[in-house]
Amino acid sequence: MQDASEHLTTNDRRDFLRRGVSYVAGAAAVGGASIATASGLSTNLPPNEPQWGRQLGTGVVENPYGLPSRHESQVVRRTVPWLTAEAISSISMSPIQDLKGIITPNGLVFERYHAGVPDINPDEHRLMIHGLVDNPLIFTMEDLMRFPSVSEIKFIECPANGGMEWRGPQMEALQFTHGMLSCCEWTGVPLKVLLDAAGIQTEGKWILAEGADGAHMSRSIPIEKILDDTLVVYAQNGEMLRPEQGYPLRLLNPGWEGNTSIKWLRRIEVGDQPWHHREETSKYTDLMEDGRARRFTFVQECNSVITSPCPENPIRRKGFLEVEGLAWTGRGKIKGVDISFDGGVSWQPAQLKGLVLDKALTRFSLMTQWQGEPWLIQSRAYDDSGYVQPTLAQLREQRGVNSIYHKNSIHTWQVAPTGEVKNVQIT
Ligand SMILES: Nc1nc2c(c(=O)[nH]1)N[C@H]1C(S)=C(S)[C@@H](COP(=O)(O)O)O[C@H]1N2
Ligand SMILES: [Mo]
Repeated sequence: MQDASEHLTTNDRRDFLRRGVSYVAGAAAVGGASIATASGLSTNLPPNEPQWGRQLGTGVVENPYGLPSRHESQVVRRTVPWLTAEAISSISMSPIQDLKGIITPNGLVFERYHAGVPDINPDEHRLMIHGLVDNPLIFTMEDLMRFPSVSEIKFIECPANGGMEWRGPQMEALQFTHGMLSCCEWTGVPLKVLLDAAGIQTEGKWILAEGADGAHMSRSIPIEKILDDTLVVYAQNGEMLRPEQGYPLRLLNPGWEGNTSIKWLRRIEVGDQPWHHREETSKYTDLMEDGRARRFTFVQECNSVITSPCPENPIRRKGFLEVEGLAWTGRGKIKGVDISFDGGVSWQPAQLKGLVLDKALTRFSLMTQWQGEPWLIQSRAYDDSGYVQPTLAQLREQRGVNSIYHKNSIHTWQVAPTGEVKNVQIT
């Protein structure tokens, strides 16, 4: 016990020792600390041998496809019921407050459907490439999987992420303020390889990508993006795509609005201009104060948020504290993140942890001390293109409050002396 408490602060050490005493003295002697009380009551705590160590467990393939421990059942996707009329044209958010590292497990990737999830038989699925190409082609899944594959870790974010908060703070949870965001290792084929096989004609400047779901959702995408890094993917995090994510095939436009990553991909048409007659080009626009609208705002600009503390992760103990969060940018790599504890008056640099990859979630961390001070805690990310995450005031000055999409401003959490965390805005 002496060794384990070596690096703890005085407060923590006192707690630690008190808990130690409770093992011997039982619940009655302890009072305050809830962990200590629980330990006095449970026969599963030291010095007792817990019950699971006194019997045999379950054997192999009890769960042929494994699931998380039943004690983690609160870590799930959630939706905001009033957002949309029906679940088949709605959105669910990833529990980013509970996730570790940068990869989103497949069962927790956020979902966005315009007409629900189709149940597609991969043997009957086809991808057609046509339009301004020399050889129109139809691929089976088997055809596509014969191409040399690439695997890349990329985030996907719906541009409506945070969109409920343009006019004021509204959601009392990180899952709802920032959870339209996930990051997976995707495996597939660069679209330019498939287009080369079809032979793009020189007038070919845009593509239309279309899904096989009931919505047949489609988007127009400029050819420069496709030549740069667009993928046609069939796998995520080591297994075939989940139905929710577009099984058996989806487009992936790294760093761009999630809606351009067409799921259940069935058709690519090459043309010389965007498909203005299709409703999607008018839908994904940003309404400005003067009544005009921005369109083709494809890039998900640099953004970040503190994931701990946050409303779901209040500060539970005084003493040392790791402030952690996620940063991402559709332009390239995260270069750095600064943290403010006083609502943006002063800043200190955080550390980037683990992998720092192009258009992937990037985790940051700052070790500090909390002794019950009220905080207005913020993170401000910047990327290798030189873009710095704006304040909410700067964003509103430029864009007004009528937008839904592309709200990437610096986010503020208010930490109370109790350690509770609230969603607030500084304007
Ligand atoms: N065919 C099709 N593709 C689609 C959609 C859809 O409804 N149908 N939703 C889009 C939107 S708006 C987003 S944000 C992303 C979400 O991807 P995900 O559900 O894998 O998180 O898928 C996009 N691709
Ligand atoms: Mo979206």
